[in-house]
Amino acid sequence: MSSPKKCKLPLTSADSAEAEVFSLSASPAALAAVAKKLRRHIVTMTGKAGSGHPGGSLSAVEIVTALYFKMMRHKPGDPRWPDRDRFILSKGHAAPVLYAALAECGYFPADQLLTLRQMDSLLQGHTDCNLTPGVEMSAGALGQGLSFALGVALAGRLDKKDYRVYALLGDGECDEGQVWEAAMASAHFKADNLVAIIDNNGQQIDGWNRDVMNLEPFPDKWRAFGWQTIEVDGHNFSQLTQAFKKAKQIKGQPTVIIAHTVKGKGVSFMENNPDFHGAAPNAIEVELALKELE
Ligand SMILES: Cc1ncc(C[n+]2csc(CCOP(=O)(O)OP(=O)(O)O)c2C)c(N)n1
Repeated sequence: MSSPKKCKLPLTSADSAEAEVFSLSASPAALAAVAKKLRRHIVTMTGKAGSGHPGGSLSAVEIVTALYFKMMRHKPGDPRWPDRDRFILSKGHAAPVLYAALAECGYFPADQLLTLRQMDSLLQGHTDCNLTPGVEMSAGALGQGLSFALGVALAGRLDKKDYRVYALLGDGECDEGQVWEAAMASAHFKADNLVAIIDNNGQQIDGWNRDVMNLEPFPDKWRAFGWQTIEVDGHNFSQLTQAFKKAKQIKGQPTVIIAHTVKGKGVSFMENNPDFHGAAPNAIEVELALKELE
């Protein structure tokens, strides 16, 4: 694989190639403190950019925090470390939550977050794996991430690596037929090193899923496709951690974690408000949101 274009940045923290920021012993309280920082970053960076997708970034904060700060094996100083666990953000419009986590881990300095969506920024509106250290897949066209993740999982098996692959999908994204082709193939190939997490916030670009395209009975569909299916409160670190640990024990089939979340979580006027799917908060709204996130 060729090396990323603009990866040689001074790192703010974790500046050794050996550094590992994840910690299996991280407590829910410690994770909650990280989550709050990520939320502040999401609000601030989208506000500064004047565009972006805050709603579906805020709903995924605990999922991403639990993975990067507790569950995943990774080295911010060595983004292409061959043994790293992989996180694939299939819902690429939620790039702000991934960028916030990568910055807090030390993949690049946090002040870069304020360049979101600018020309020549490391941080484009949708993810670019050739540009941003720590980003595994260029995404934005929905529906592709689970297929990509399955490929990475099967490559790991061929290479006799024990890394695990985590793919985060939106629930609205599951309207895409390719998701179900990948689901069928993952079970067929018994990809037990693959975990799909669905950010099940109930909404998509045009409003509630139940009005746009009903997904139910959603857990039954995953079971029928051959997946170990776990449902959790996607804002509860204990439940998320337990689910990720359980997934590690499952042999012979992939696991999906359906994480029930709230779009815009953590900012009262953004919660369940489809207006903030793809619109940034204005300056007054940023101020109000940051007050709520003190
Ligand atoms: C193939 C494709 N079709 C349409 C879009 C436009 N689009 C961007 S976000 C979105 C809604 C996604 O909903 P969901 O996956 O539930 O994301 P979340 O609500 O968590 O932000 C759509 C339709 C896209 N990015 N890709």
